[in-house]
Amino acid sequence: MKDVEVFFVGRANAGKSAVLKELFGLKTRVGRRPGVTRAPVRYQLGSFTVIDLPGIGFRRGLNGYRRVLRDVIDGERHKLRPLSLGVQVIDGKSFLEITERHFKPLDVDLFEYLLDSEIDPIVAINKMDKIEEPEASLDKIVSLLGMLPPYKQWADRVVPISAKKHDVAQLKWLISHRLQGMKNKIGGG
Ligand SMILES: Nc1nc2c(ncn2[C@@H]2O[C@H](COP(=O)(O)OP(=O)(O)OP(=O)(O)O)[C@@H](O)[C@H]2O)c(=O)[nH]1
Ligand SMILES: [Mg+2]
Repeated sequence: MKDVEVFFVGRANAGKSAVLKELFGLKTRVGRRPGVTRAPVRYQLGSFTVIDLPGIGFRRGLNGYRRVLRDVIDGERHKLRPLSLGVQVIDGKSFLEITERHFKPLDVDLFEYLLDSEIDPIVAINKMDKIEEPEASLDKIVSLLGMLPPYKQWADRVVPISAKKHDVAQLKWLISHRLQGMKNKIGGG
């Protein structure tokens, strides 16, 4: 499974680097302001590589971000595409706040872009520690992403987490489950 890459995408400040730190004990750079991760950072983890990507929305809209993603997604599309797993990290709290102001969060466009690129991303709804009504909020978030609520029926794709509370076990399980599925698909065992 040497060539499997797991890349982490999402809006700036969603907590991608913090989630990677929690998941794998990596020394990623985490910061309070958006724009901390400026270029893709790769970490080799034995049988696979994880990639911490810069955030969308910091100096780059989706158009600019596509260029960043193209290297990661399309670069592999031709030779190694089935070995690429995407994890979209969403700041659940900020997603809901943007929605309350009647704007469409960039996360929705990014999610659609990933689906169009034939990436079936794992969607990690982060910062759940800041959300008061988790069940109702998660149902709202999935429906805005174009999935039918209740969110629980999307358990193979959508997972609530909190990097701050070290609550990422379910995400870790889902990633390894997907990786196992990919391994079986390529006949690796
Ligand atoms: N309350 C709360 N804060 C979090 C959580 N996860 C991350 N944060 C905070 O969110 C801020 C941004 O975290 P980063 O990991 O740097 O975010 P990022 O998505 O990598 O940001 P960019 O590199 O700029 O794209 C930091 O202040 C983190 O401590 C969480 O689960 N709950
Ligand atoms: Mg980062």
